[in-house]
Amino acid sequence: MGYRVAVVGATGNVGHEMLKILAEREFPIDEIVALASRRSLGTEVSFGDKTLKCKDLEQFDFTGWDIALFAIGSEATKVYAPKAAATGCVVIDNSSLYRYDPDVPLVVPEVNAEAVDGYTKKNIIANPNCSTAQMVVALKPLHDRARIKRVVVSTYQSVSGTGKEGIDELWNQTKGVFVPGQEVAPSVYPKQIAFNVIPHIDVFLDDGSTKEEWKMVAETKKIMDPKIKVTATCVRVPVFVGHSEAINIEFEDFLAEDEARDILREAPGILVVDKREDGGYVTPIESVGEYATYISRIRQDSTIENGINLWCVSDNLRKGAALNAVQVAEVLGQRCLKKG
Ligand code: 11C
Repeated sequence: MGYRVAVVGATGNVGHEMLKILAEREFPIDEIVALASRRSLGTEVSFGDKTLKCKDLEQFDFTGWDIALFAIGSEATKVYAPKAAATGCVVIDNSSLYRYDPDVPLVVPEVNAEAVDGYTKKNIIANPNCSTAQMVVALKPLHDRARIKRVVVSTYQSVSGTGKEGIDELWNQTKGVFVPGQEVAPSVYPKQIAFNVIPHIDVFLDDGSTKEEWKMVAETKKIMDPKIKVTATCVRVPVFVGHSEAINIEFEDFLAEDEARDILREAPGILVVDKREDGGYVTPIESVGEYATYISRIRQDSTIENGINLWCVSDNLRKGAALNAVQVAEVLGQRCLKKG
């Protein structure tokens, strides 16, 4: 016996990936429904070898449905997630709306799967920001061994993090650079993204950091350990899919680079590709469509007593969003709902 599962926001990039991953991983499903806004009513989306016609989220009654994977903006989530949760359906939400709510678990299964049990307070579980998800997968096994004191991270985030508008702007601006008369002025991003990098993701905060940077700090603390200090610089780069991160980690105890590499090789969700030669590392394009968080360039930071540097790459639409949500649903099924 399986679950009745709703995918909310089924026509978006993350919604598509959710449907694909549910099918790929053979999540135990008795019935599935694709939901979207009224303007997408009837739009067809793929689920394995089947085609689903999107239903209207506004009219949908979640009564009797077990799990709803939400991949819509915070504003719409605010309206529909509590509605779904009130019927007894467990919402796994990819927006940032509930992440910092103490009554809502924020879960990355490789790191804090057991936190799923706390879903009962609101019937909602939050999925972290994409840049946090891949980072904590990398940090957790190292923290377990040598206790992390401080993390300095710089991100190189793809335009799919912004959604379809970001992908279109990079595509059209890139073409426009080569075709006279078809230049495209920045509209989604504050500056040109084609052939450029922009050190600004999400809104600015009073202390000069951005909300994206703040999310990495707050979410790492909630998921892993409130004592870990994180400082982040988040940068948008002209890459379609795949976020990359240069991570510097300071530990309480000494950790040799070889041991760090061995620990990461054994850790769930991670693939280490770390040869000290041309191409002996992973780039974002190679992470597209994959489940793994890839770790490369593992090396001692000799400027501090107990430091390691590494390079971390993952598909932001998968581990950073849809895959994590499906993994959370799997854990929920195994630990709590026990149907499948
Ligand atoms: C980006 N990380 O790359 C963002 C997208 O809080 O879920 C996801 C934003 C979020 O732009």
